[in-house]
Amino acid sequence: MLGLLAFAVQAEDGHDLWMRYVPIDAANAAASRSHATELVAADATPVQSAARAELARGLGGLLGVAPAMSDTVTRDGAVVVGTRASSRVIARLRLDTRQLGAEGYLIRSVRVDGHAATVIAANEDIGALYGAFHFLRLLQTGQSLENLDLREAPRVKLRVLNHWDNLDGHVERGYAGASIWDWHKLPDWRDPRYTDYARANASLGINGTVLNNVNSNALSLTPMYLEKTAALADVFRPYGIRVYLSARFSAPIEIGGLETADPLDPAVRRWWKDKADEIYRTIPDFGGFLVKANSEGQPGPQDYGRTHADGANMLADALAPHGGTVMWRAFVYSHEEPDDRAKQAYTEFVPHDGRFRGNVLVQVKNGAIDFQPREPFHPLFGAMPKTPLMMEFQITKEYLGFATHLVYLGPLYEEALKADTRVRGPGSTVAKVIDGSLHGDTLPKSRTTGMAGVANIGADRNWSGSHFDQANWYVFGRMAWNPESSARAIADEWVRMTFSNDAAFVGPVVEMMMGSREAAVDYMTPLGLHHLMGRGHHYGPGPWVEGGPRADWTSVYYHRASRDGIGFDRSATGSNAVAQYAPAVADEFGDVERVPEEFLLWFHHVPWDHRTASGRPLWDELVHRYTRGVDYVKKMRGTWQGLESRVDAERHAQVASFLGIQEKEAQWWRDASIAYFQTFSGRPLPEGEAPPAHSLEYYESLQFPYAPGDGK
Ligand code: GCW
Repeated sequence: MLGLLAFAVQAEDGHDLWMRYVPIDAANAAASRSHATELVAADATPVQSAARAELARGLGGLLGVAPAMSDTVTRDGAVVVGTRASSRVIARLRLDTRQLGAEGYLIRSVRVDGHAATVIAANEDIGALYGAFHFLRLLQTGQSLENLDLREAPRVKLRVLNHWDNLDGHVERGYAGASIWDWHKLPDWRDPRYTDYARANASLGINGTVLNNVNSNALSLTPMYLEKTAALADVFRPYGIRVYLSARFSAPIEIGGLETADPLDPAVRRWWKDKADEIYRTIPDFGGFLVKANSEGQPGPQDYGRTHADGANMLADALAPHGGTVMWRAFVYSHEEPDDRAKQAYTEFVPHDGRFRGNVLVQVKNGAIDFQPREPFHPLFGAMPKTPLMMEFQITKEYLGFATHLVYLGPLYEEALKADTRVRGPGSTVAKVIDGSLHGDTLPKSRTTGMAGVANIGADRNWSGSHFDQANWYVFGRMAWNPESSARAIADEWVRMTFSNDAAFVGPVVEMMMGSREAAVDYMTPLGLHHLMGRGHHYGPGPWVEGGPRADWTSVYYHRASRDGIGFDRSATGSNAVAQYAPAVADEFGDVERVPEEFLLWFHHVPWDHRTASGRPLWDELVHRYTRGVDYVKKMRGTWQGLESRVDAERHAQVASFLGIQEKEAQWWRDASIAYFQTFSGRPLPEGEAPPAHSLEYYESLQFPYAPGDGK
């Protein structure tokens, strides 16, 4: 009977994300119930109601009994949530909340009128909501509620998702089905999913969302669509989330009837000012614009001989009276430019340092090429001391196996944020660039800070296309709140909240997640290789991709394999991209003897018999790593198989099936890459290495006309 009960878990389809609120184990529940007997929470504002409802729902679900609602503390075990303004109890406690800002909170065990209580206190309602989610997380992850004394405040101000969603419902680089925004039925139909989306984001502290693709459509700025956007903003507001829109630079022409979009033209400037006024009449707390300009064919200021600063500042001036922000992307590489693509963003942006308005953030991808499985940190970080730079990570796995591969991105984000730019000596990490602390003395006083993640959310029942991809949304949000947090600790809490607190499950699953990104690097792009995927759709291996509209959209441009060796020489003897880094970093990256091996072929072209750290010649090391990646996936399958009794059947089965797909595709990446590169190395496979299953011609012949997420 007991056994039956233990396994009678509800059917799980992943829809509840990390907010399942299923009963915690009996021993913990007994102890925790005594700390959640009654809930003292106001509901005079929408944000207060959201916090109160979340706590009631969460505590009821986790502990099996809903706490009594009360206006004041009447018994031991009360949970008091709110601000000095919303709660008389909190006002009386005289807590020091000075360091918490508008979004921070504290959680503390206190005594109120002789009763033991837990207080979740903040300066603003939104801080209290974040604190409520934190309190629930303590329960969800099996932590004690005794003697609590926690303080949290976000280190980054704008923590936003970027949806690459088109108005027709297609999601560029989306692998979780169609867009969740049902534009056609908005503004009238407010799908309950929008509320759950807001809850999930608020639980992580995400406070902004850009609803439409950076390859944008000017129609998003027309009155009809603004009304739809306003409806979403209404749903999100109680959760502290502002909406932003990607603005098409040529909108004044396309929907404004003007002849030009020149940012210095008075009529154009007027048009944007009027547009901003109109937007704020419809959405008073509108966040601002995200812009992809003069990049991959998008219109921009350079079409009129103007600069990125001219373009960004025009929009900034239009938004400034309303408190809006411009997030101007640095993902640029020009059509004419013959220079190394890795250098172009730096070349275009650094001369404009200090020339952007105070409400502009320059949004920089973590690496200089494009969200590859591994890239060295972008040389712009640290190089624009007078301009706030915002991080752009990709959550959706465009280059990391789409929805099926289990690749936890926490280690990738952590590696990028911990990278040391050395611009102000050791410890000048990218995280400190992002949170503004590295250049506190040179940045504009009015500056803001930000981190963006390209969302992996779609209409799929499980939101993200796979159960484990939810972890990538989760870790992005947690790292945006605190860029110095640990990927492993976050994986641990996510596993507990999403699956189970069973130590025999948590340990192996966290372990498996932590190595999964390195495995993908191994079976896709080891040793600093990059941009080797299939053309256009980016699915599967395509190291042979060459020709077509532009060299820097091919693979051969990046790997440069020939009889004499492989790799892109970005040292002083090559493109000299290394010179864009601080001298200490440039010296290291530029020296083939000192460059970290994971970036060897990113920065150097080396012969096939180049001796690697393991002692193996380069060719052998390459093959070794491809195989090691495949082996890791096999190991993950085994681990997961062994956990069958510790997780619900529904999710277990899907993860198991996806791991099977991942193994097949990892093998495909390995085999196709080895078959291709062997035509240059001319070397035999090392002892014990299996030859590719098929011929190179076979791999090259594979076509995927309907692979999901394509740009077109
Ligand atoms: O990674 C590339 C993608 C494009 C994307 C572009 C960008 C939105 O392949 O689909 O376009 O980056 O970041 O602008």
